[in-house]
Amino acid sequence: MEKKNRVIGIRVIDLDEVDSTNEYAKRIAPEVPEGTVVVAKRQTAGRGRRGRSWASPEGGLWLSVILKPPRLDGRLVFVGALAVSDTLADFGIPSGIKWPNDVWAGGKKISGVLTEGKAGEYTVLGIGLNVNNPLPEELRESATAMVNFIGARVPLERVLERLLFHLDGWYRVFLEMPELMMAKVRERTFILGRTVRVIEDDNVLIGRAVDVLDDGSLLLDIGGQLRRVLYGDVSLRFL
Ligand code: BT5
Repeated sequence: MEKKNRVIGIRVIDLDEVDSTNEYAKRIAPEVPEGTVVVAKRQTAGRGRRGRSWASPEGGLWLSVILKPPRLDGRLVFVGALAVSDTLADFGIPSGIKWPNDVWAGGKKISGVLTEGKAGEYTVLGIGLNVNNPLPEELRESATAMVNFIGARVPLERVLERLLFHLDGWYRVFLEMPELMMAKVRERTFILGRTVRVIEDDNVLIGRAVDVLDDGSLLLDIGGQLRRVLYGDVSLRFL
């Protein structure tokens, strides 16, 4: 990628501590150019989806990218997931996407993506990637960090640099050829063919994950009936 064409990472705001990089990014979004990145060493109120919290002690990569796409599009979450997965591959760590917003490695969650947007104005793409950070006791069974695969501290600046590079590349693919991006998402989604439980608002659906469609939704086969799910929490271990 020619550096002069880069959008993501042209400006990086580096903070020691913040409530949440997504909140900070939303506050400054109207005034800054597209591609501005907010990164913090620690978050005191890191957030996941639906009001859940995100553990963000020092040593991990906690960042938000301010994007100004032509329209709100839920598929922006995949720009984050694909870029994280490519970054992990650069460090020799195989990973897969757990639709819609997680990246897993070695059977555990290593990264989560949270997109938040304001129609016609901006989308904030927030990414949490466990690198050298410790994980709270209650997450040790379900979460992991890059350091566990490499066995030594991973240079955080290097990870950030690779992640921004891949985000820039996938954002371009998203804008120009979204179906190509979705083909990659399909290839990297490890839940396809498996029986999953999906919580979609108040609905609990159990079925076989058949496909990820071009609009980003998940196609479930529930006892022979096909059902499209636009958004939800997927779990594989529920029996
Ligand atoms: C996510 O939510 O996976 C999206 C996480 C996005 C975090 C980034 S960090 C930078 C930016 N600023 C923010 O404030 N947020 C974004 P969700 O799918 O709802 O998953 C949340 C669940 O993941 C929690 O309920 C925990 O079970 C688990 N979790 C919390 N912290 C974790 C961590 N550090 N690593 C792995 N799992 C974690």
